[in-house]
Amino acid sequence: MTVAPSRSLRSSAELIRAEEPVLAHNYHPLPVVVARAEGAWVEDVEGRRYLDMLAGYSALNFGHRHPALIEAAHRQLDQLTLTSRAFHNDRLAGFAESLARLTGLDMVLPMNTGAEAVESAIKVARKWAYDVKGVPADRATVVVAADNFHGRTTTIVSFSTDESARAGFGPFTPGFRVVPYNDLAALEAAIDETTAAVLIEPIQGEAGVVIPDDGYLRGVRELTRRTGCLFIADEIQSGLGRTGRTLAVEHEGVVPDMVLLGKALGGGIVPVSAVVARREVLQVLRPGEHGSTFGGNPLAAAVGSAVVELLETGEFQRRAEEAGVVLRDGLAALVGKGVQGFRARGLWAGVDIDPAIGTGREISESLMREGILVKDTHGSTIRLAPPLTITNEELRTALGTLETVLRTA
Ligand code: IF1
Repeated sequence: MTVAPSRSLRSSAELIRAEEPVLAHNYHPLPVVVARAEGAWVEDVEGRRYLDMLAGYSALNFGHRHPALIEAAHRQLDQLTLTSRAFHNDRLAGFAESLARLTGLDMVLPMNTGAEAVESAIKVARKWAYDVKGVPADRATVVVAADNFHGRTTTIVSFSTDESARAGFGPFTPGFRVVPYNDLAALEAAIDETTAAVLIEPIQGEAGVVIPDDGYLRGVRELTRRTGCLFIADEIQSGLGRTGRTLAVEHEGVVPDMVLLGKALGGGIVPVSAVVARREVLQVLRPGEHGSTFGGNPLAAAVGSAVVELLETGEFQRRAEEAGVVLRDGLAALVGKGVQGFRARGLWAGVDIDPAIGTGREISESLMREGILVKDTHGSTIRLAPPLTITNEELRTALGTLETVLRTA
């Protein structure tokens, strides 16, 4: 018996109203209620279709419900979904082996959300500093970049420079130093004998797709090696094909000591994140010192393995590179026509709209009315991060609509 797709009994407007008294107001979503999706397209409750140019902030690199990923999930759902790590399961070894191979590192710590991977990396780096580097107990420091975004836990917002992410959530976790992004001199000055690690995004996503000068990542690699601290690259948003490479650090030929992955690692189906690192680093963890109920569960491992398999061919990375040319050419044609500037790498762009035309939110709402879904970051900057499966024709449709919205605003 095939199960008919469940159709909402309430309209979009009724569902939006129904959320208000019962759902925490920690978001201000665009007024669209998605009910179905496939590939780069989503459909709202009333059947209106939109091109998804946000792709779950890069959690949907392979599009909505990629057939290979859905098939892997269905197969595992019919077999085994959770054991806890109190026992082994038959999916985890394969997932860890394939993920280590994909990233060129040795060991995997499987977690669930991006923030969990970041928190885990901070704990591992501190323990490595005490056990291997010889930093005195409870004195380890981690250097981070201003305008960072690494998640929303209390420790992570402790080193955020975004007041709206911090206000009202203190007291904060000590042991972090903040330096300007893309500034090697400031980074060197902040590193001392207590420094366990430098934690940075190879490209700063939430800051507006901020791409550092060529050589910055090589500089961070050389500096951390010379000073004996760990280079942790947060690739949760920049990784897994988004920038035209498996990892964004590959654009500078750099191999960090730890790589953090999330979002697209779960194929847009289940939360899957991981810390992937050199053996010397991850082997500081002993049984019982860290973990999570769902970390490394068989369903996550099965979907994660199918994601790695998609990336092993390199086709999605090549596609992001090729389609990125269409994206950049399209945006370049809009400079001076409402676009003040943009930053782009692969299929990822931060677009600065002329504030006189409107805020990022207003532009996002205008685009939504024209069937294009994007999300503003700060001020009048919008972020474009479509599924890597988007066609050139779909991309040109989105760019054409942006041009129309900017011209008629
Ligand atoms: C939301 C932002 C993007 C991340 C990097 C760790 C995490 C994220 C580089 C934490 C998560 C998400 C969070 C999501 C919106 C989105 C986001 F707007 F919040 F800042 F992408 F830029 N490192 N980013 O980008 O991963 O715990 O969320 O799985 O709504 O909060 P997470």
